[in-house]
Amino acid sequence: MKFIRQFHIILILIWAPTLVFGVKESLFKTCENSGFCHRNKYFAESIKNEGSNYQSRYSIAPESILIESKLNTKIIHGQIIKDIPTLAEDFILPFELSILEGNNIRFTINEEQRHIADIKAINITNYRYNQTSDWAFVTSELPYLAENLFKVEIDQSKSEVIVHYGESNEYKAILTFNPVTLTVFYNDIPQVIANHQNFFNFEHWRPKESNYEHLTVEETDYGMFEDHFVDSENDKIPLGPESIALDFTFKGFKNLYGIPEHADSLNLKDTTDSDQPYRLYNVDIFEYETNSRMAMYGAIPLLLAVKPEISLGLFWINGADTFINVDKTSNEEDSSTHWISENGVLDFMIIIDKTPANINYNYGLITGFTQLPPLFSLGYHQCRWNYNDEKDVLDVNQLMDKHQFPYDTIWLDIEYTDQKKYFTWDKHKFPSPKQLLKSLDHTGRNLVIIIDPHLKTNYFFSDEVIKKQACINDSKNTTFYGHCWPGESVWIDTFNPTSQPIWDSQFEWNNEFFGLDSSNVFLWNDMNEPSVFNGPETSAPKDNIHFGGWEHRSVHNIYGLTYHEATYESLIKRTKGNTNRTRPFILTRSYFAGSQRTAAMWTGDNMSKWEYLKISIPMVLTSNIVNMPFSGADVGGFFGNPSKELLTRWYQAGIWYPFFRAHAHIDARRREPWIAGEPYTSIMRDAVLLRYALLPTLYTAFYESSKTGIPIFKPIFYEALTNPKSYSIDDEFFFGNSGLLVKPVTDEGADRHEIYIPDTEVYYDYTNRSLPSINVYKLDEPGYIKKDISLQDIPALIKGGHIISLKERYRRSTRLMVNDPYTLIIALNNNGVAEGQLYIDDGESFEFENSGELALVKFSATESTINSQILEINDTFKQKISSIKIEKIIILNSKSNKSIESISIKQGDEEWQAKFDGTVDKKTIIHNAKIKVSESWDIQLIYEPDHDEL
Ligand code: NBV
Repeated sequence: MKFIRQFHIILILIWAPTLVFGVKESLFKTCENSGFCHRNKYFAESIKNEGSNYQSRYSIAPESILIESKLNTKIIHGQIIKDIPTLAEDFILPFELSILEGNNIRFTINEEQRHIADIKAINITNYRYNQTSDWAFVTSELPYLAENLFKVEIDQSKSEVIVHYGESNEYKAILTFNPVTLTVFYNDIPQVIANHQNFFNFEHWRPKESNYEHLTVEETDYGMFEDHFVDSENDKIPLGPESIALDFTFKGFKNLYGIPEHADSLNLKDTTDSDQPYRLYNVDIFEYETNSRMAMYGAIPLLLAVKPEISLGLFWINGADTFINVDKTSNEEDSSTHWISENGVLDFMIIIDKTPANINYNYGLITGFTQLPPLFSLGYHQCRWNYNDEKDVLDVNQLMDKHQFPYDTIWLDIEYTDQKKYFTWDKHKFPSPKQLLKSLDHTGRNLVIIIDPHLKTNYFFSDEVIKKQACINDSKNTTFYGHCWPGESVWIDTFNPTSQPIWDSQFEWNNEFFGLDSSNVFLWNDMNEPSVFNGPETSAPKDNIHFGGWEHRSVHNIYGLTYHEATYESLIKRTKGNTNRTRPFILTRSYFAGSQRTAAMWTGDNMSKWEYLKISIPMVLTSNIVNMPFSGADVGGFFGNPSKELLTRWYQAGIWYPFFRAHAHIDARRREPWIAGEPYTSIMRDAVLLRYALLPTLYTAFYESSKTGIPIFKPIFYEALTNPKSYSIDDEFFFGNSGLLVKPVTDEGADRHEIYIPDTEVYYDYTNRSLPSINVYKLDEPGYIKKDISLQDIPALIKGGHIISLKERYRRSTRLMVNDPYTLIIALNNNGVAEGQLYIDDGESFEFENSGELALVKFSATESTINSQILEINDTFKQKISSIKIEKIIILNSKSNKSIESISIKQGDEEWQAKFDGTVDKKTIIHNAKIKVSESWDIQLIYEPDHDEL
């Protein structure tokens, strides 16, 4: 009954969006009414009340410690004993301490196998879910740190284990036995202490009947065997209480980041006085609110703590419902967090290094780096729910050209299908998809189509999935039926290996649906939290059962990843048969740690309001700092109708999102960028043209991120670690390593704009590509610069010391830009030097990986020389790009008062004099330079003598 009520509410909300504002909070659990969170909060309160008298019930049995030599490494095993005074028997929690590559220390605590007599009857496995890392980590073979890089000592008194590790033993971890704590040191200074506050809690299995004997005075039994939340009362919680919790104190850290997805600030907020801890539980949150810690579509349980000289990452390797309390106020120096998960093993990794960028790298060694996306996917994406039919799609395609908007991809939302049966086309509206794709291909355009995981019942595909038992099951272990867009639906269980070949079959070249004979079709995976309209919290019941007998509660946050990974696998297989094998592109709404390897994400259903434009910046920044850089927000806002000004400002901000897509709800008025009319259309066009001009820089940023994990939408503090103010700046960002510093305008009617410059380097104004005439900024100390702005302004600066690559010709799409010449902007810094990198490959295939078909070019400049060094290229690729030139070079030199007299260029055996514009306002432009990008070159700049020298 409750489900039906909820379903009605949702339908009303969907079909009458103008009547409703804001999220329906009562649909979602809070910590208070979530059994496991409530209990751990209570537990923590009891311990706090006991103060220093509290004697933990957990301790490590010294005799259990065993050091195993394995695969050229060492693993420390032992047992934590949980002592319950009312019971004769202790509970044993085996643990493992290991060091992984990147000096990442991992601690895992499990529970001895549970002997549950009637486990067969409830169809679920009798041990805790311990496979989260199999999904999150990049390989199944764990990259352990080599044995010679660490040393383990057991203290004489047998009260602690000490591990020294790292190249020069700069790391040390001390595991104390009673109380159980783990402290990790860097250069002998403690950085983090796990269980400093004694909130460690591991709810062991017990029969319901004897629960009272198992309870200690610090505990409450709230929701141990029944769910009190109105929409999940049916959850039988067959395994009873299973939660795990632990606190971490970060020594000397006040700035904490990460743990998306939340519509909130970049720097995490203190949650001690609020009833809203950060929650990680992937849900389809309708009309989410800004400045909120409520759960959203995706979850990455990675937290970063940053201070000037040291950064720290805490990766909580768990995919169950999780709440995180952040405490920044109760201690002057330190901050702490309390992590509470509903079930699974307790598994975490601590990463410590000098900078946040190093944390991204070390974490990336374990979970993988972002895929290098096909170049087209960095272009502009034109989407709405829905483009109605083939004619509509082709009209939009043509109008984009008419209005001279470059774009790469048009999207089809759920209405392209026959009654929302995925893997079918609505034959009336889309009678010839093959032809449609060809027409798009003609101008270098692509199509993205949506495929969701809910499958309408009673059609060929769901029939097959049901027949092959590849669906998510209900608590009785029979096919789970629920409601979603198509009405009654089943959900593919992508934890089940049987699902993959079934999924693959729909993507084959000769398949009726997908056999489009075309490589310009890509995928959008939506609703994969999974969204279940009549399910508790709009998702699947937690006692549903997945392959392997795992309850949904154990794997909830991982499901979205398994789903988009299955799609990726299918696309890879599909393209293998084709010689023009293209890199897949998939957009996913739900994600987990590791999703960066195969998908891009967006921030879901935002609204056409200024506050959503504003919040999109910290949201995309957060996604970037947890190694999920390929991210963006719906430009224009999903729900509602943006004013022309808001839409324009959103385009101007959106061009900087690593993923740049305009999207709108089905009830929203059409808002393709030419509809607003002048001056808006021209201003939006200028913005999109700037995105396209900067694609070489963006693609290079993706290349760098795919190797190192460095954010593409990069917080200011990454480049200003010694500046305390930079830690809270979340309305501006650096664009990769390019030195471009951008602060989009996110206020209505703004005519004045302040940009924070975090250091004393020289910055050149790049607003609207207007290279400096007068605006060169060099502050004596970090601070704000103020500018008058008009609607057409896209405020941006270039930090001195960088060399940026562009392609400036207008083309209809990225594919048509391939052979275009480059422009370089050289922005010399306070010391008169600059550097930059350019990455090039074919932008679509895997040849960069398979046969090294790529070019990596390094540019360096001083006041009198510029040179390019080819760091990597092979002969085939050199040949392929031999006709591509560097055409224009813009030199910005804030220091020199001298004019340039002559410029000579040398490449190979040839040497020639460059044509250039005389230096005006510290800027010199070389035209028609005719330099091949594929080979090294040198430039000499000869200055006119100073007047004083004459
Ligand atoms: O498929 C329809 C929409 C889609 O346009 C949107 O981007 C997704 O976030 N989808 C959600 C389902 C319904 C939203 C009310």
